Amino acid sequence: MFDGLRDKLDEFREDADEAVEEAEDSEDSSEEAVEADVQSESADDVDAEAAEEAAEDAAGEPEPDEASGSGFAGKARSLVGDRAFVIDEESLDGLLEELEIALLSSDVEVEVTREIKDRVRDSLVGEKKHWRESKEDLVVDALHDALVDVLEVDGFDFDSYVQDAEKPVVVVFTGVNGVGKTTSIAKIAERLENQGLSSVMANGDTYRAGANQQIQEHAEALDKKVIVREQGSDPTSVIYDAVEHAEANDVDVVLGDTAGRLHTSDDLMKQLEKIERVVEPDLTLFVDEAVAGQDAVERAREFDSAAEIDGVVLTKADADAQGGAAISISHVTGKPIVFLGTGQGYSDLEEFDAEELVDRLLERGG
Ligand SMILES: Nc1nc2c(ncn2[C@@H]2O[C@H](COP(=O)(O)OP(=O)(O)OP(=O)(O)O)[C@@H](O)[C@H]2O)c(=O)[nH]1
Ligand SMILES: [Mg+2]
Repeated sequence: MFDGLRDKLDEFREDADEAVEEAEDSEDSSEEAVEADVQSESADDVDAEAAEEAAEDAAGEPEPDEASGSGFAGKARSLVGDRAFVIDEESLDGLLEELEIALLSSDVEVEVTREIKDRVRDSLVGEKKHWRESKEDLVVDALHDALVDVLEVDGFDFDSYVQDAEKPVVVVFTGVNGVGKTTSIAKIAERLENQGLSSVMANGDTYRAGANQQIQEHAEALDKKVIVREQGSDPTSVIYDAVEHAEANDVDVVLGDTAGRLHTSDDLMKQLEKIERVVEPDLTLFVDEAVAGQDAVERAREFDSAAEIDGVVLTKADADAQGGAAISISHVTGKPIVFLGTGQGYSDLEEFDAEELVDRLLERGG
């Protein structure tokens, strides 16, 4: 999963490690003054800004870059424990450019790439203290925090939401053709079962021939009830029937499938709006495939405007080397990734965890 992106980030990290030097090695006497000053203070009240001023005083003249008003003192300084590290501005710019290329070529959205770059830069540029074990941690942590920051949006935890909500919980799945909506519904039915929750599937895909049979096969394999109607029926009423079935039979969750549609198809998008209006689902999950990259991000935006989405299921992550959609989609849409689909089996569904994904991306040694 996301191997290409992981390799690129690994290269970036190695180059970054090389570019970070311990301040002692620097010929700039002011750097030594910073270090001396830092060492003389206790860990709690070291103030990097004051340290820098002291460094200027010690050097007897202002830093050239500060005089030019760039606000960037020529070197990015970071403190690791009681040692100071620097990256010169040119190296840092080169590194950030390398990071930018790594992200963009992995199909990370432009705005999200900029955000990650800015955060890494802010984190590595001097006025900050990093109480880290090693200089390697300095770069990894900067990148780690930047990635987690863009991946985490305010959201909800699916499992606890469903456990705590009034029953039946109605979940509707939307998205373009063939991305894995029906398969994800089957996987989620299995997951709910494992958590002691019953579910009924509803085939709101009354559009595609063969859709009934497909979902019925899943239902049979999982021993689940499924509500279907003949092709061409109103999908809203199929899902509505399933809600009534759930209410009458104390079923915990209704999983409403919908036909795949292009966001450019007005009629079908109106149909989705109708489902939202009439059924009023508790959750609408947008499903798309990780391999679609920036297209998935764009489609999430479009679907959200027709039938507001609460979260994203990103399928086929197992087949995606780039990771661009996974990195970008939450930051762009403001909606959390709820699950990652990681294969064709019923158990190939992972609850999404930003920290875990980033740790995986930054795993050492590929
Ligand atoms: N490798 C992999 N394949 C998946 C995953 N999820 C779904 N698929 C496969 O993707 C194909 C399409 O899945 P469906 O569930 O039929 O997709 P859909 O969105 O319901 O398609 P339509 O109903 O035609 O819009 C199937 O062959 C699935 O087995 C996944 O996480 N990983
Ligand atoms: Mg389907």
